Amino acid sequence: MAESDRYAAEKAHLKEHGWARMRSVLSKDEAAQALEKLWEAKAKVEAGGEETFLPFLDPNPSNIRIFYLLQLDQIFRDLIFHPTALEMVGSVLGEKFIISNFTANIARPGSKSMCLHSDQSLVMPDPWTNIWAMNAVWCLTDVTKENGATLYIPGSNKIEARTEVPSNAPELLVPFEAEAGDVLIMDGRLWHTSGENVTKDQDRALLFGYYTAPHIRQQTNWAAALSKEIQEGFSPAQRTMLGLDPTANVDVVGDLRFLSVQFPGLVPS
Ligand SMILES: O=C(O)CCC(=O)C(=O)O
Repeated sequence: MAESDRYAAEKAHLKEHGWARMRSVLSKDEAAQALEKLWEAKAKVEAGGEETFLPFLDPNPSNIRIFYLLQLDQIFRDLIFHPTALEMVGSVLGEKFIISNFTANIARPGSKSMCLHSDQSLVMPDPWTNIWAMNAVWCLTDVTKENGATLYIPGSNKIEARTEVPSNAPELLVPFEAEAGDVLIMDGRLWHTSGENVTKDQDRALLFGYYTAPHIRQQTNWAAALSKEIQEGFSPAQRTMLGLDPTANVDVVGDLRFLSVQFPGLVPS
C-alpha cells in the first residue's frame, strides 16, 4: 500500500459515516504528558483571572474548558499541526483549510451534557450541503460511556438543515469510546453533545482541534490571542493556516499575483 494511503480505511469511514477513530496516534506516555500540560494550562489561565467553567456551554462546573491552548504550551502547538490530524482533515476539506480554534473540555465526575449541535451548525446557517468544518479530538484519557464520552447520532453527518434533526435525538445518541492516545476525526456536520460523567473518580479529557474551510470566520483571532514571541515561532505555512499575516485568509485561496502575471501579454484597453 502506498504511504499516502496508510489511512485509506479511516478516510473511507470518515467520508461515509462522518467520523473515524485513529488508534494510538500518541503513545500512552505522550497522552499522559499532554494531560499533565493541560492541568498546568488550567492553572495558568485561572492564575490570569480567566474562568474555566463557562455557564453558557456547560450545565455545571464539573466541565473544565480551556481556550487558547496554542498560547499555553508547545505540546498543543505540536498537536494542532500533527501530520495525522492534518492529513485526515485535508482528506475532507482539501488542501486549503484554516485553524479556527483549539480548546479542551475535561469532563469531571458529575458533568452533564451541553447542547446538541454539529460544529458546522455553530458557525454557518443551513443548508449544510458541503462539509466545511472538521474536528480532530485528541483523547488524553480513556474515554467511556460512563466517564462522559462524546455522544453522537449515527448518520447525522447527512443532515443538511436544522429541521432534519430528529425530535427524539437524545434516544439516538451513542458514545464515541476510545483509548488515551487515540484521535477521533469528526466531520463538522455530525450532531453530538458531551456525555454525562457518572463515575465517582474518573476524569475524561479531550482536546478539540477545529479546522474549517478558509471562507469561514475563525472562532479565535490568533493575531490577538497569541503573543508575538509565539507567533514568530510558526513556519510560513503554519502562519497562513492561522491567518496571522496581513493577508489573513486571502492567502489560502486567493490569487494575489499581479494582473500582468495573471494575464501575460494582455494590457487593459
Ligand atoms: O466534550 C465533548 O464531549 C463535546 C464538546 C463539544 O462538542 C464542544 O465543545 O463543541
